[in-house]
Amino acid sequence: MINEKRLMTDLEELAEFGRDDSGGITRRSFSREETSARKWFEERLRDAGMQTRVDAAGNIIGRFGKQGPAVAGGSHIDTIRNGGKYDGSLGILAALESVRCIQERGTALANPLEVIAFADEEERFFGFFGSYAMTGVVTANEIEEACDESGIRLSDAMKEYGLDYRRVSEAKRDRSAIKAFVELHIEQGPLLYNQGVPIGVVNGVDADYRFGVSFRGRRDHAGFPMSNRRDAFAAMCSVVQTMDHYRKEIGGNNTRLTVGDVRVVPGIENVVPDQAYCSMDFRDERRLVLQRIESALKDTAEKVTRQSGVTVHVEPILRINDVPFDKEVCDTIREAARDLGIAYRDMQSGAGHDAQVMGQHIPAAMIFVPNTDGRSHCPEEHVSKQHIFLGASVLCRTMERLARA
Ligand code: HGY
Ligand code: MN
Ligand code: MN
Repeated sequence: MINEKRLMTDLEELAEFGRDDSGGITRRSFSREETSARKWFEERLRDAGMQTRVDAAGNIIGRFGKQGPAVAGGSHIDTIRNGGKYDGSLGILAALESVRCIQERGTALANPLEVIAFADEEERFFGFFGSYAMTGVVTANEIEEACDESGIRLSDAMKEYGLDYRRVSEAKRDRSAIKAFVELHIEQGPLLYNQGVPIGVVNGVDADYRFGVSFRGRRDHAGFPMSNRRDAFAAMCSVVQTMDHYRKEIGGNNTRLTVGDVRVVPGIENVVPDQAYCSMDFRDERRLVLQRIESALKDTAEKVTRQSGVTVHVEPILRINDVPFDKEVCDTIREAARDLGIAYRDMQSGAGHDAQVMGQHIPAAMIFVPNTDGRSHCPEEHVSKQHIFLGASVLCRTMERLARA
């Protein structure tokens, strides 16, 4: 049985690393706060009788058992700025608790168990950095180019943490090294919460295409005539509005657009801005929709450049395709829930996850639990104790079923 008290204590302790003034968690990848959390987590893995190592990308891997393809559980240890205390944390701590629990039950295992805490899932530098590196698709050149918003280089942050970015390819693991990867996560949407269903069996994750759009116009006095301005912010509004139109036209209501990062220069009330920047994050189950939206964005940028005298530049930030999860691993999750008499429903994930990256190479799937009002990526993020317990129990049973002799 999952030890609820032990798991809750772990969640509370981990939430102390990076707790910020507004009650949220700011534990960004390779920061001082995250480094302390990593040390704490490695100790918890060792306390649970696991051998630990940190791979060349900074992923923490705890292992219990003999040779052979591992049954792995986990998620990420970093958070966004001012995030919640369950996104990522629940997945790594429930996987740790599952390993303790399976040991205590004395289940005979055919496969070793692993707990993986992935590095930089939340895109301080890269987005899904640890899982991309583990699947062998990150190059040293890409790391050289990766910076956070204040210009700090990923290569330097890795160095400070004791990693040499040039060795990143050593983080790659063969398909045969992992039998299955299962990630427990909060839903980050309202479906399970509104329907009162405790477990989501995630059949796949939506595609996510992100762009940085930069605008360069001309700085003028606020008294300057409207007709002759080259206003970077006005051009940005026009692009955002046009893209919201294309979002509906190409994808429909289910396609989502988030403009989450907006900057205007010089940012003075009586100056026409000459520079602007916005991010655009598009999500849909169908990558084809996002590919068509990307073309529409490029065409729109060209058109606005021609018509407004403001130069619009589109830079892709992330292109991660929709991933269907492994049928057998999903079946095992359903069997685990049935074993325990816990209600579940199948669903799709609108949020991105390391399992989505891992799932392109190895059998993977996810278990969701409801979070209050579906709120996430904010300090209000909350999960009931009961749902934490049910989610961890299903994860434990799933890992046990996949690994047992
Ligand atoms: O943005 C995402 O979907 C994830 O939380 N990184
Ligand atoms: Mn997140
Ligand atoms: Mn997450």
